Formats: sequence, C-alpha cells, structure tokens
Amino acid sequence: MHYPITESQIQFYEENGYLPLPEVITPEELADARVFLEEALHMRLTGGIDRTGSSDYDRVFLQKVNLWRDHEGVRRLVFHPRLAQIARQLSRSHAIRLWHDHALIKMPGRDSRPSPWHQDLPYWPMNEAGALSCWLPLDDVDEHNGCMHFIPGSHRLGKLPPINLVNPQDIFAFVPQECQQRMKSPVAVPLQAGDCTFHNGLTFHYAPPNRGNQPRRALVIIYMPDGTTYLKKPHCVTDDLDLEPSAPLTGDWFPILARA
Ligand SMILES: O=C(O)CCC(=O)C(=O)O
Repeated sequence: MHYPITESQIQFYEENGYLPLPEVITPEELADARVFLEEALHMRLTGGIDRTGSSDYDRVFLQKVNLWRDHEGVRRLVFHPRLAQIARQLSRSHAIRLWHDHALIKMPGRDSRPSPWHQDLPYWPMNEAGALSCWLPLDDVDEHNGCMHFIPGSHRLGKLPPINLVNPQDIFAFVPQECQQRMKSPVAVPLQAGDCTFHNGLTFHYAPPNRGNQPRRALVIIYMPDGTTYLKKPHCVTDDLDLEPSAPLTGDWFPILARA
C-alpha cells in the first residue's frame, strides 16, 4: 500500500520541521511490530524491558540501536518501502538511505525523566543537514505518557551544540535573542499507535516523563538523503567502520530504502 503525501504536507514539513501522519502502518503491521520489538529487545536486554532501566540515561529512555541487524521482522519494518518513500519525498531527495533505527522505551513511574529539548543532527557524524526521523509509537501517546513535542520552525536555526540528555543544557540559551520569542511555542503531538511523526534532524524536540503505568514504546527509523557524507566524530554506528572523512555514507550499513 502506497501512502500518498501531498505537496502541502511537504511544505508543512519544510516550514515547521515536523509532520504528523495518521495510520502509516496497518493494524496487522502494528500487532506484528509489537511482537518483533519485544523479541528483539529480549535478545539485547537480559530479562526483557521490565527488568532493566536503572541508570539516569535509562530513565530518559532505554535506547537500543540498529535492531534491524538482529531481527528479521524488525528489519522488514525498518526497511518498509511505504515509510521510506515518505522520508524520501519529505527530504525531496532522489534516493533515501537508512542511517539507523533505535527503539526508545520510556519506562513509567516516578523516576521517569523527560527527553530534554534537543536537536538530533549534532550527535550524528554527517556533514550535511537533511537526515530525518520517523518516530513511530507502538502505544497510544499523549502528554501523560511521553508524546513528542516540537518547536515549529526551529530547524531553521541550523546546527547548535549537542545537548547532554542526562544533565541537559538549556538549548534555548543557544538561540539568538531576536528568535527567542518565536522558539517558545512548543506543539505537543499526541498520537495513536501506528501513527507517526517525521522530524528534521535540526528540529527542537522534547518528550515529557512517562506518568502512565506502561512502558511507552517507540521505534524510530532515521533516514538520510543519498549523498550524505561522513563527518569524523565518535558515534556508535560508525566507530568500527573505518570511514574516511567526507566519504559518502553508503554500503551495507546504510542501504538505499527508496528511490524516485
Ligand atoms: O522518544 C523520545 O522520548 C525522544 C525521541 C527523540 O529524541 C528522537 O526520536 O530523536
């Protein structure tokens, strides 16, 4: 099934730096995704997600990167042509590659911490902007259990310093004075499981603590336009790949998932 994206949705994404989309996966795909994610996490976390999560970082979210490498069902979801084609259209690229996936599980309870306001691109070893994330919750999300919040238009500020997710700096302190007022209008995006948001790697985003009583499970698929090149800096995905500075990010780790 193709998911039609209109020119006005692309323009909304370009203007605001994010785009919510309803029902990007079917109820059957959602049911499978929940099983696959659970299985993949069990392979990485001894005892499963309910038995881990005591570090300060884990209280922001349990993060497991590149589950597609471990689990065939997760791989099919991460490589899903419908989602990749949306990413390609929003980035107006001729071809879109996988950067990586990660599961972000925000555990419930009094210890749960917010995902602080940050941009993603400052963490990533890429010279160009343009990479974008599909944030796909496998549970219904709202302000009570950790839905995403965005600052519309914040991606146009360009790349700011990376934010420490455990002891966060105030990202708004890096915003020039004349833009401060505009940057203070966050939009909360509650979603049903199976809906998603796409956001640009430069868009400021945040999620509140999970005050519900179940883990908030999100699978995030991160895409980059074909032609994105390597910026030499530490990152768990590229550290062992022996890449030359400015080499295009290509090959088995970064497959093309959709073409025009
Ligand atoms: O899921 C969250 O709490 C934060 C998500 C996030 O930071 C991201 O997808 O880049």
